[in-house]
Amino acid sequence: MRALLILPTFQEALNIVEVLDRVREATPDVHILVVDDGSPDGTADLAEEHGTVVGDAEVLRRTEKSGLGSAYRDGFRWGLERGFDVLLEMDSDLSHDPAALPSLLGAVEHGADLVIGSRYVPGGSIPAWSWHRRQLSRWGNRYAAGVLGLAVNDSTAGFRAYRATMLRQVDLDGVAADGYGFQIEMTYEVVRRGGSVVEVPIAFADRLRGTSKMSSRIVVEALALVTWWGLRDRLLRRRP
Ligand SMILES: Nc1nc2c(ncn2[C@@H]2O[C@H](COP(=O)(O)OP(=O)(O)OP(=O)(O)O)[C@@H](O)[C@H]2O)c(=O)[nH]1
Ligand SMILES: [Mg+2]
Repeated sequence: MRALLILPTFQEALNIVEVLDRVREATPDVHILVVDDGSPDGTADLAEEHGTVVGDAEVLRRTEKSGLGSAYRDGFRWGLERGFDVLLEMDSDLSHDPAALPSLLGAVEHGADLVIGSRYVPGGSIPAWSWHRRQLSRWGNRYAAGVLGLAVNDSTAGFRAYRATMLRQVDLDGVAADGYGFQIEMTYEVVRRGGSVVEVPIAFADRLRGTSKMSSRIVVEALALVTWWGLRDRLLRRRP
């Protein structure tokens, strides 16, 4: 199966070189697409330069910061147009260990439509987050699963693999959310279409270098959208 790894970046100059090295070490065969939103720190130039060192890598340059969901949607379209069979997602801040990529790919090869690198299944872990952040992540996931009827423990996770035939069925232009909400929305779209979701355990690490782009706006967006989808689909009786 031909696999494309999409790496969204905004201001990841301190991480991108190590990310590319470790991805190539873990998966000699995946094609890499960095989707950069005009990072002022020169991430795109660095990625392009180091991409030639690790090979089979390129950069999709977008002009302004337009959000994670939008970066992934562009990356998905790019990969589907070029006929890739599997589309992988991973953060570019080393929170996701590239060494887990083969286990995500393996689960797609065994038949899954969506594979999630999950912090909340046996064997998975989160770092020593503050009590507040842990509760937010855990209860946010429980809320989304309850409201949307998802049998998924970590629907906000951004370490994923999609089977292309499943992704083609999703109307990407109709996907509205951007941050955590984007990951939940995509999970919901797959489940609603009868796709199989498999969670493989991962150890999530805290970002060591560079700055977070997480914001309270992203959390509020996710909560509001999940509530809206739940109400809408209860009324329309189209919950999975
Ligand atoms: N292209 C693009 N990438 C983005 C954008 N926002 C975030 N990213 C990337 O998406 C990934 C996840 O963003 P983070 O800032 O690490 O968000 P987070 O993981 O929720 O927060 P931390 O745990 O604090 O790191 C990183 O690789 C970012 O560089 C964006 O608007 N455009
Ligand atoms: Mg991060």
